[in-house]
Amino acid sequence: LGQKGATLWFTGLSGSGKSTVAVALEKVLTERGHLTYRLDGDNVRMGINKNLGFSAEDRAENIRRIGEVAKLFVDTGVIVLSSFVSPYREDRDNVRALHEAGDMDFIEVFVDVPLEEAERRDPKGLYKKARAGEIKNFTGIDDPYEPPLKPEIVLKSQEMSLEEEVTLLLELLEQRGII
Ligand code: GGZ
Repeated sequence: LGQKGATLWFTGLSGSGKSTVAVALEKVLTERGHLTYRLDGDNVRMGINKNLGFSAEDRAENIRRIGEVAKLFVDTGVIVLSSFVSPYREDRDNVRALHEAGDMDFIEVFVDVPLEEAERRDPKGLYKKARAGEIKNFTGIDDPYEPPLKPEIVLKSQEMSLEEEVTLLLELLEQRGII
């Protein structure tokens, strides 16, 4: 395959733009001939994790399984783009430790927007429902988001264009010798 694989772990609030960046990066990597795989709620929470909800325990298990799946992909040389809210620091750190124990690259990408901005975007109307009490334990409203302390990269998606974000990520992958 000629590439060593890595996990890019996008974390941030619902509506922060994690998936948008992951999709845009995937497109460029694919055009350049790199094998990638995108993990997100649409393929994971509907499939392997469809028995999990949003309690702290279920989120931890969600992230644990995703981390294990990501590791399997990296093992075969794939660049994994994983986008989940992953609000708890401990859960993300466990995935990092899992990768590092296997000498695999784990790149934590903090997609950082203020809650007010995510709530203003509210693409699926979920914040509105959470404010109305129709959804419980919604991250940022009545469940915490613990920002990364040492992410490899921070993308302030409110202040940067999508193109700039993709460029920064490509530079980081080049520096790391992943592409
Ligand atoms: C946060 C929730 C919740 C609650 C449903 N809290 O914008 P979205 O819709 O597509 O992203 C959110 C997604 C979060 O799933 P994850 O698997 O990424 O979460 S975690 O990493 O915490 O396990 C949102 C929707 O599912 N959603 N209920 N209570 N987001």
